[in-house]
Amino acid sequence: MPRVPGGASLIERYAAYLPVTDRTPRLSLGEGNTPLVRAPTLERELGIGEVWLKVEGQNPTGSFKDRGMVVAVAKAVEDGARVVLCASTGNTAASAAAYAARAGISCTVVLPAGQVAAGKLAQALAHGAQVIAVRGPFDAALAVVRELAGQGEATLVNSVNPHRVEGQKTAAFEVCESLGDAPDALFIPVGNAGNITAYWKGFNEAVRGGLARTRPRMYGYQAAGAAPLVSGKPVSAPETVATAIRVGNPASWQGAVAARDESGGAIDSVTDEEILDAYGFVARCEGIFCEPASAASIAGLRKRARSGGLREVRRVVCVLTGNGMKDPDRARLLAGPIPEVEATADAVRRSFR
Ligand code: AN7
Repeated sequence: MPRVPGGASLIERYAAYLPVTDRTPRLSLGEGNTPLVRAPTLERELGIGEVWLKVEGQNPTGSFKDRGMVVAVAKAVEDGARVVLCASTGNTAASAAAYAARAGISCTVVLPAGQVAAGKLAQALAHGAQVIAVRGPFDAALAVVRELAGQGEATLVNSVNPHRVEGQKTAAFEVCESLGDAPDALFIPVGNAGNITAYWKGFNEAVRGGLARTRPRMYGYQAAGAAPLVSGKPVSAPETVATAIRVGNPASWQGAVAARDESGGAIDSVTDEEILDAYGFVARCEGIFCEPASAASIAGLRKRARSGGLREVRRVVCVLTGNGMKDPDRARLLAGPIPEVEATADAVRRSFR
């Protein structure tokens, strides 16, 4: 697999595998090349040989979305677009806003009112996007932007834009490069299902490109209150603390089902309690702060391992899709109040836990 090494941009590193031409701008904020970190505490807890965490929160805007967004925005610019548009539970908006700013074009984001984590909203605003909240879930926002884009008002950069999936598949390439092959199983949160679709495409191309010999079983996890792919029918009022994956009717439904079936994997749900437990665990025991939605992959790994569903599995990768700092309110809420005392050693010592 030909590849430009080092700190080069994602578009340059993987140009041979992306829909880029000589005219595609080499847009970059330093996306990709994220760490694959071993998780020894999880390995001990679950009795699995190797557990690795793909820390996608280390991307420039703090989520995996940057991989697909850099390609989608570069292609939009190549095609002469002046405005990009998306619906978002937050991370897509933050990423679109940043890459549009970088490219010198405008960005409009449509969000589900009251359901976007504070950090993500701050990013979209800071990068100068036009931010509009609609009364309804993500699915309603997506329907609105599809209609607007259909009327030619802007280039849609949700993952229904195929350039998004192309960029996102590079995460699978990196996993194969780091491990020397694909893992036995990949655990990944599922919302609108673009990412699981992209990873599966990436793993298939990695085999064709000689980067891997095998493909992983794909295990996708939805939140129990927003699990249409598990029940097999859309959810009209999705509900979960993991607001990033609060999606009732995933746009890439078929891609997720294909990834599951072709890989011999599964799509299952985890409760909010299991998500928050995994979120706290990976922060306290592995030193990695991810956002609640990302912890659905860890919660899913634990659920499957504990039910005996991973006996043949030696090496797994969990995708941690977004940075914990995206949702500071959740961490604060779970931790409770901070003791405030006189500024003396005695007073501080007395309040030690
Ligand atoms: C942290 O930002 O859909 O299954 O609008 O932010 O590809 O949708 C975010 C999704 C997982 C699910 N983890 O990925 C959006 C948006 C985090 C996310 C997902 C999202 P998909």
